Amino acid sequence: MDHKAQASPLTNTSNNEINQSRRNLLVGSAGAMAAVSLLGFTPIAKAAEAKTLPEYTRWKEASALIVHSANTMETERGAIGSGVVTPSDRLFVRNNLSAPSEEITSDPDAWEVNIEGVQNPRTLTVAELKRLGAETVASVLQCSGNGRAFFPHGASGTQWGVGAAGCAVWTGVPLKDVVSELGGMADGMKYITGTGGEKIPDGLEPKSVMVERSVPVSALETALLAWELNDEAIPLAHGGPLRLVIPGFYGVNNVKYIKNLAFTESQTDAKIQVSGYRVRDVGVSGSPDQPSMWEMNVKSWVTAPLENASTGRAMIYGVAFGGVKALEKVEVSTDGGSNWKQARFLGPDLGPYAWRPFVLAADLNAGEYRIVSRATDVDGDAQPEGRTDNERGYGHNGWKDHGVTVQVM
Ligand SMILES: Nc1nc2c(c(=O)[nH]1)N[C@H]1C(S)=C(S)[C@@H](COP(=O)(O)O)O[C@H]1N2
Ligand SMILES: [Mo]
Repeated sequence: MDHKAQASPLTNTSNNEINQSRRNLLVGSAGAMAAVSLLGFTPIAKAAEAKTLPEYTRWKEASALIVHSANTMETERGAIGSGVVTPSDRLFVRNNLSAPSEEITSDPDAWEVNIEGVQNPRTLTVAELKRLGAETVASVLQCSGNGRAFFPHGASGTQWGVGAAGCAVWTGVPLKDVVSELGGMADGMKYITGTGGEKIPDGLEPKSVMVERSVPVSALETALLAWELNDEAIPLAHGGPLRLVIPGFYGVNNVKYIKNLAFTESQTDAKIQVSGYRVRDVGVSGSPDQPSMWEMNVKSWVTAPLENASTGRAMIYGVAFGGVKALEKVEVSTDGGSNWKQARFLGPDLGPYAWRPFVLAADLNAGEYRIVSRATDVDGDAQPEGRTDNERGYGHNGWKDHGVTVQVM
């Protein structure tokens, strides 16, 4: 049934269309995915010393997280597992500003977002968005600085290892359906600009701290305004009640607590866009002529074993993704990259923006092994061996640094 052929859902108080128009973009059923997400995880022993998580993340699995600060925590490498979906309580958190009050998630349907840069701009509640349809997409959420800790120049920012990334299942209305409901995009618009709903601390110049990001308007094809993460209402820590999801784009473009969504002729003049998240040589300041952290690159890393293994057959696990492109293959080397063997993908393919857990069985004698993985996307682009040094330590996908050294006894 084509829901667009019906009377405008915005003027229709019936909720039936949500189910009727619910089309899963990439998989048969969100419920099935919830089930598979439980596979492939070894139970984590509760940390002996209680790690204190900040209040808004208290529901998370503390032993699975490395807490860098109240606003930055990453998944332990050994807690990433080999599941196709990262459970929400293990997913990393990264806030540039303090999160809004927990109260905003108490009545998610009442949250409002302004839509601008369309023929008929207006404010929509989440309840109204839900009547416009729903799709589900599995997409890797990854901070631009994931892997920053491997840069030798000491790039400033959170020293993320591999865990500022996870594969999440998002449900929301396709942004393009919202746009057509509002009469189409205004003429000449080149960017989608999303604004986060945080309160700007007193005394600070809003543009210098606000989370407002612009991405090329071509992302309209896949963007969602999402209200569910892994089959539940999005928790505050991950941007509930409403989040802009741009599949395959770095974390920062996935604006949490979105309160304004505008189609614009130019990129926002917020600092986070103008000079932040720009790739430049070490020692150079950020500026708009440098590449912005938009589409993610192809990447993988091993998740087990990490330190020790017994002699004999070892199952080497990891995760891999192609950013905005699907993966072709993942290879694993146990000798630091001299010899490679193709690994097997594990579990269902949740689409081009999801990650793919992989496994390779290797027979290992006693000794020390340097285990590395290298992913190649469908266009034949493979992870490079080295890193591209850059001032803020963005976009590291070099396979060498991401390897692990394992003692086999
Ligand atoms: N409103 C808002 N959106 C935001 C941020 C933020 O601080 N505020 N941080 C961004 C960054 S840098 C990242 S990496 C991701 C982190 O998402 P998560 O906390 O759900 O893991 O959110 C992005 N969206
Ligand atoms: Mo980020």
